[in-house]
Amino acid sequence: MRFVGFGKEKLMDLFTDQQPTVQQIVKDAYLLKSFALRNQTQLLADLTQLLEASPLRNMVTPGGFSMSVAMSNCGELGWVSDRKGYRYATHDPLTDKPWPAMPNSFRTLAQQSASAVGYENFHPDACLINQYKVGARMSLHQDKNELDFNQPIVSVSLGLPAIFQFGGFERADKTVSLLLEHGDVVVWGGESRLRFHGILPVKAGQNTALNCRINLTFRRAGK
Ligand code: MD3
Ligand code: FE
Repeated sequence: MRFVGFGKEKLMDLFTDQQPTVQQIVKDAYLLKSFALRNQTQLLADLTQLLEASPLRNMVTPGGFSMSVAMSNCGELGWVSDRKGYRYATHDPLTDKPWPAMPNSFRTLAQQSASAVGYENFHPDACLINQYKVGARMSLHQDKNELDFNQPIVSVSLGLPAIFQFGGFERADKTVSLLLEHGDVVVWGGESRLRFHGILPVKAGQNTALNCRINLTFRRAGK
């Protein structure tokens, strides 16, 4: 066990002795357990730095509701939502500046995760950063704002655990639950790419000084 700082928060104890494993969840979807633990210090340092340039904020849905998940982005393209709709944008609407560059630690983890399960040419141009404070959730949806659904999605979970739900290809299809813990990576490719999915309300937890859940979602959004 070693101690890792997160920004100006208090030190936290994180277990770094778990060994990474790969398991298939459904066809074309893989859980890479503990895959992000090895570089967590660098990931969290890079995350802290880029959030200073483009802070987390609660975006508004086209319907006018404030999302319970706070978001930011890095990379060439960032996912945004406002009264006009959901889309990818080159600039942060909060600062009118380009999104911060994708840190090498982020890009390398995403590419190594994708290639570990057979997606060799993943070049993400977008990384959405989702922050779930206790109680935040993401209701069942599909990711359809990207141009090429043949590209996989890589998701990295940090901090508090959460129950991820994935369903079928129609909203009413039954869902299966999966616990995502600190350091877990999921790769969604092939036919799993268009499955409905969501996150149940995050519960308060002990044993971490990151008193929230952070999810990094890597995508190829543009051409
Ligand atoms: C399964 N985020 O930002 S990441 C999202 O944990 C989103 O913050 C969740 O869904 C989160 O859109 C889940 C894992 C994920 C991402 C995309 C998927 C799972 C997926 C696309 C298809 C199927
Ligand atoms: Fe999604």
